[in-house]
Amino acid sequence: MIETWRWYGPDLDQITLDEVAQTGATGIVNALHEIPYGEIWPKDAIAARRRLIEQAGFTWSVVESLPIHERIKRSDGDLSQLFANYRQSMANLAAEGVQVICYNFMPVLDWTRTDLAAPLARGSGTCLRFEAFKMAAFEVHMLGREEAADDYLPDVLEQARSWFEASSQSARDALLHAIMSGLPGAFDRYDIAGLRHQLALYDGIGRDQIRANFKRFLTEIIPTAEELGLRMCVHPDDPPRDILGLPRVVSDAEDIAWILGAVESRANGLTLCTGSLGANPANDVPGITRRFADRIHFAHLRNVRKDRDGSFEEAAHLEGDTDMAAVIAALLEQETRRAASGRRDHQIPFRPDHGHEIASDIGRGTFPGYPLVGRLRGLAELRGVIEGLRHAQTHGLHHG
Ligand code: DNO
Repeated sequence: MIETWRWYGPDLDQITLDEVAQTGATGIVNALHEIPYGEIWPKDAIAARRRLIEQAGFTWSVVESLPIHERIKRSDGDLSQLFANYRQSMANLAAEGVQVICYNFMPVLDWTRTDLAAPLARGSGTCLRFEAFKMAAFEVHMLGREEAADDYLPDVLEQARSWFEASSQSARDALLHAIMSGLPGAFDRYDIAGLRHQLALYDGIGRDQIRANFKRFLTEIIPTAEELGLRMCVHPDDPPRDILGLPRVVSDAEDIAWILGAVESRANGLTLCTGSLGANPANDVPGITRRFADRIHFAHLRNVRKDRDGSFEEAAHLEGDTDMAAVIAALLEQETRRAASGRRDHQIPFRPDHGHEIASDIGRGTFPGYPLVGRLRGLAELRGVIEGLRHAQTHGLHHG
C-alpha cells in the first residue's frame, strides 16, 4: 500500500508540501484544478507540477481528477474534440510518468453534504454530514423540485418543511454553499438559478442513457489508456444514489460490475472509495473490495456512520459502520496476488480520505474534508492497521 495525500497545488492549498512530508505520506494525489473542464492539460504545466512535487521528495502517484466535461456525460453534440482533448491530456500525463487517473461520472455535482462543520460527539472538532431533511428542504423548498418528495420519508419531509419555514436567509445560503462545496478548487459553483439550468439540461436523460454515455466515454478512451500504460479508475458516487433527480450510475456492486464489464480491460478500473460506497446500507464494502480487487487502482479510505433516514456523517477512519480492517486485509491479499503474478502495479496507492477538523485545523480554513491534523490522524490509524495486518500475514497472529 502506498501512502498518498491529496494536495490541491501551490495556489489553492494552504497545506504545504513540507507539512505533508511530516505526515509520512510518500505519494501526492494532485490535479491541475485551474484548467477548465474539457481543455487540454499542457505538457509544460504538468511537468512544472511534477517538478514541484518531486523536489519536495514525493512521487506524483495519482491524478485526481481528470474531469469529464458535462457534455460527455449528457452526450450533447459533437464530442470528438472533447474526447481528443481528454486523450491528449492522458498522453501528456503519461509522458510525465503519471500512471493512475481518477475521475467520476456524477452529473452536475460531485460529493454532496449539507453540513460542513457538524459537531463531533467529543471535543470541539467537526465533521462533514449529510442530513436527509436538509437535502429535502433544499430540493423541495429551495429548488422547487416537487417530485423530490418521492425520494424522502414522510417525517423527513415534515422536518424539511419546518426547517425551511424557520430558516433565515443566511441558513439557506449556508446550505447552498455546503451542497456546492464538493466541487473543489476553482470549479463552477452554481446559485439556485444556475443549478436549475444545469438540471434542466438533463431533462429526459435517464439511467440507461447515462450508462450508454459512460460506455461511449470508456470506448473512446480505454484503448488510449492501454497504449499509454495508464490505469483509469472511476470514483463512486457520493452519496451512492440519485441526487436532485439526476441518475447516478456508480453506486453499488451491480453498477461497478457493469462498468468494468462495459470495456474489459485492466486499464478500466475502480477507485475504491469506502466512504462513498459505505453511505448506502445495501453496500457490503469489504465484499465489494474482494470482488473487484483485481481492478482497484486507487483506494480512498474513510468511514461513515449512517442513520435510518438516509442521513450519514463522516466517522473517524476506524469508527463508523465499515469494517476498515476487513477492507485493508482484502487490499493486502490482492497486493500479494499481484506480486506473485509479477504485476508491476502490485502496490495499491491509498489516501486517508477526508478527515475531521480537529486541534489546529479549527479555523484554518482548509478545504472541507481536507484538513491537516484530521487526515494525519486517519493516515496514522490506517498505517497502524496495515502494519499490524502485514505482520500477521508474515508471522501469523500468535508468537510462541
Ligand atoms: C471527495 C473526492 C471526490 C473525488 C472525485 C473524483 O472528497 O473523493 O471529489 O475527487 O469524485 O473525480
